Amino acid sequence: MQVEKYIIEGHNNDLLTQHTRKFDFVAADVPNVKTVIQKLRDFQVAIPSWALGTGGTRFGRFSGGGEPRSIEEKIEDVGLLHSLNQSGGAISLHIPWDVPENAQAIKTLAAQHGLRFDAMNSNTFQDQKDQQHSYKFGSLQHVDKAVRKQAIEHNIDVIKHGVELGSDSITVWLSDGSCFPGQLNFRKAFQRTLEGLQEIYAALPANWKMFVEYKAFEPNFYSMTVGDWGQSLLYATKLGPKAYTLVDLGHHLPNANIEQIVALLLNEGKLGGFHFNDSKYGDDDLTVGSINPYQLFLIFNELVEGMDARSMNHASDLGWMIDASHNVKDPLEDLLQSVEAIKIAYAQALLVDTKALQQAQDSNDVARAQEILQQAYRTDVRPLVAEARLQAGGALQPLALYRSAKVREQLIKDRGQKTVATGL
Ligand code: LRH
Ligand code: MN
Repeated sequence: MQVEKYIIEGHNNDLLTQHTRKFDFVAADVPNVKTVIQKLRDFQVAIPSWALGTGGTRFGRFSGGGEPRSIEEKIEDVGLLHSLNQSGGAISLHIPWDVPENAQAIKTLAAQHGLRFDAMNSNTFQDQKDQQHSYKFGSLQHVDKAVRKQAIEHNIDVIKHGVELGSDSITVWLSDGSCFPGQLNFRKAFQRTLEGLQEIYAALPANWKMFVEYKAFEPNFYSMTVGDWGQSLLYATKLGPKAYTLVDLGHHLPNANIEQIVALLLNEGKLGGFHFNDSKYGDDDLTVGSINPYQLFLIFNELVEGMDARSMNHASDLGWMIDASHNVKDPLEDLLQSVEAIKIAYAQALLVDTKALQQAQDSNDVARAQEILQQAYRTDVRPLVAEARLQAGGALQPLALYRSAKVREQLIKDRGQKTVATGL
């Protein structure tokens, strides 16, 4: 299913007058508006291959129909999103949920949709039917060397798939940990996990990165062997220059100051990337910016300030990925909203008067500092984000066009009501 270019142009023509009025209004107060628009155009967010179908919980899963049945159909869906918002030019695969049988054909298909392959994801948190050893008691932390060896070989296999597809990074998230005090020797679990990661690190091609993703709890509920940013930083530092930490917004304990964690990891040069989502309680994997958009803005404020302090390229020096699960919404609509929320937070952060903020901080003018931040946060930057999309050939209002073009209805016609996508 494609939304043809003339359909997008027709949609934009209908909305152009209203858009131009709104854009001119906000742009009048943005001195470097051309730079801001270019940065927004360059900022691409990778779409997770495992979030293109309806997600569920242990209590139930309610499929919405027309879900992708293969990696090819997943690439088509990510390509469709990208044609609408020109902001999701990459797909992040999860192995073995999405094994590219014919890598060259998959690479060509993705390129036809303007897509590249972002970080590959390994999976040692489920037992595959033909698997010799179970990961019930962990993978790299496991007391049994044979289980650790199996997990290391799987990650090296995932790197091989990534090399064939032109990816240049792997995200290692370990569900390893314990559910009860006494179950695990923390020191030995850390040491075994480090040795396993070192064997995987040794298999990385020269230009590759390894992202060590931490998580406070679930599926283990007493300890996680990569449980917080400090533990992830410890691993990444001991592993070497190609290893970084990965911040999944939903993987923190309640009220964690994620923007401070981001600032410090960036300052260490050990922040590798993000799994964007939102949450109110645990790893809820909700739409980005749907629960705590101010926190997302504060995170981007630290990112822009910290990346500029290190002269980093905003678009390419960190991994920008979504990791969400859609239990009650159309997965594609949810992803369009998540990408929009990310671009809005980035645009707001680009509007922060950093010089004035520095002066307020240097003179302990707390109220002034707050006002400077909230001036940016309370600026309606949506016309700037829309203008960047328009200039890139996307739709002024992607979600509205997705609906008016009856995309989901067509997908259900093409694929059926009962199709189930691989993933969570
Ligand atoms: C773990 C996680 C990890 C993925 C999985 C789908 O909670 O965030 O990034 O492998 O979700
Ligand atoms: Mn994640």
